[in-house]
Amino acid sequence: MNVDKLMLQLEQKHPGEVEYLQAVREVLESIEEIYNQNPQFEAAGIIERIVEPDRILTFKVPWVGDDGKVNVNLGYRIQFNNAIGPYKGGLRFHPSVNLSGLKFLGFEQIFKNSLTTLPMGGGKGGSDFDPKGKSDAEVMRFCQGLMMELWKLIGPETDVPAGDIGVGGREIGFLYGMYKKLAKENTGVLTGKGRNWGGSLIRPEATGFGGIYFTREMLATKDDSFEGKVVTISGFGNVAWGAALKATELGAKVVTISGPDGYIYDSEGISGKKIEYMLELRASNNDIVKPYSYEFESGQFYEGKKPWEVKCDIAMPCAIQNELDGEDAKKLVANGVKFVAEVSNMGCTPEAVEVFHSNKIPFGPGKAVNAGGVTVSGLEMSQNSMKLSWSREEVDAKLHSIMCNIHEACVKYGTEADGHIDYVKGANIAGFLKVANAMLDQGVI
Ligand code: 2IT
Repeated sequence: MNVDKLMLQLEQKHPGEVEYLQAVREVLESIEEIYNQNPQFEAAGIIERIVEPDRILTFKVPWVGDDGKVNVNLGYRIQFNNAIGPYKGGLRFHPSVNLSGLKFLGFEQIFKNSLTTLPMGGGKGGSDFDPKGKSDAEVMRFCQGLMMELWKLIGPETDVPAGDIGVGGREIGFLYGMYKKLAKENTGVLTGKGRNWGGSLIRPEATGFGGIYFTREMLATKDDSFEGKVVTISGFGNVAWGAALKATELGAKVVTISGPDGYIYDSEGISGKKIEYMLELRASNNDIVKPYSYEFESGQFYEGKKPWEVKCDIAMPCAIQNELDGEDAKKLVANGVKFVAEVSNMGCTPEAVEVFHSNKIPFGPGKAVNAGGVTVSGLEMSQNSMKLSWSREEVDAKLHSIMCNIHEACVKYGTEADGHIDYVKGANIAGFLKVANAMLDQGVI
């Protein structure tokens, strides 16, 4: 394989799909060496096959607003790779959703799901529907409209969607209700379900908790811990909430959260009822963090700014792709950041990753750090198959042990001669090898 040649071909085939091309390049650069040492991969065209989704479904979702007006959004599901299990991955509802964004997320999901050690392939979907300012009834009608198309493609052994940005418990409920009506069955076709109808304990916390468990392992490689550390977090949704909760429990001080409107700096730390307040902020459907500064005196609001200008020991992007760029990375390094763990998917730009890499700052990439979410989705599927429900402790223990295993895998494939761990390389190689070998076993299909 020649990365530049392959990328040129892909750029010609998929012009303008910036995020997708960015995600592919990162993986190809990481695996190039090991790929070329194993000629059986080249002979089976593994790379040419793995970079293209198995199929993409695009459809329109017309729905009627509370004002009686007709709206039309686009719905998508990308079934990327099912070599190691049913397609699995979230649905994102956000006005920025387009094919390139979902292809990057679906591609990342293949390797992330492989890292979890559970049998899950990679998929992603969603819509450009903007939940901001919508009523519950509008969200319900939209979800029902989306499922009218989506149900034809998915199934508990075929493709199992879940939540992502803009899709939480409420949306999964509406989607599940419509699937059940159409398919005439109660199955584990979606994860992130409510506790009383097949959901797993710890799923809402899983991405944030898993991110902290992974970062704790990163810290341990330097004989360090969360105790007394200052942590900056971006976002204020489900992922940021779980991360803030667990980081605080482990003795860290979380000083920022952020939204599209700016960031909050709370010098006293975002803990206790302030973390609970994040759930209220999110449920308000307004997509802003400014109200935190009215609610808590210690919270200062910085309009239009990102939290990466705040001095911290550990930075954890928890919002959206490319939210931390090269300039932000330089500010963090200048302010003495010791660890960076990406909890959002591809939260850092390649320039930012390069800044961390060249300064030997341990950097955990999203596909390893945030794998806890899909891990507990996988555990939800296991419980659904067994028609059993595990205790909070049982799920948490499994999540914890899987996150430690993912960290181990990164160390195995990413440790450099001087002892520095290149987590990007480690995660990409470990995730890739399992899928590539499964593809080899199963022939050209
Ligand atoms: O990006 C992700 O891993 C998710 N949004 C969770 C996917 C899932 O199937 O739980």
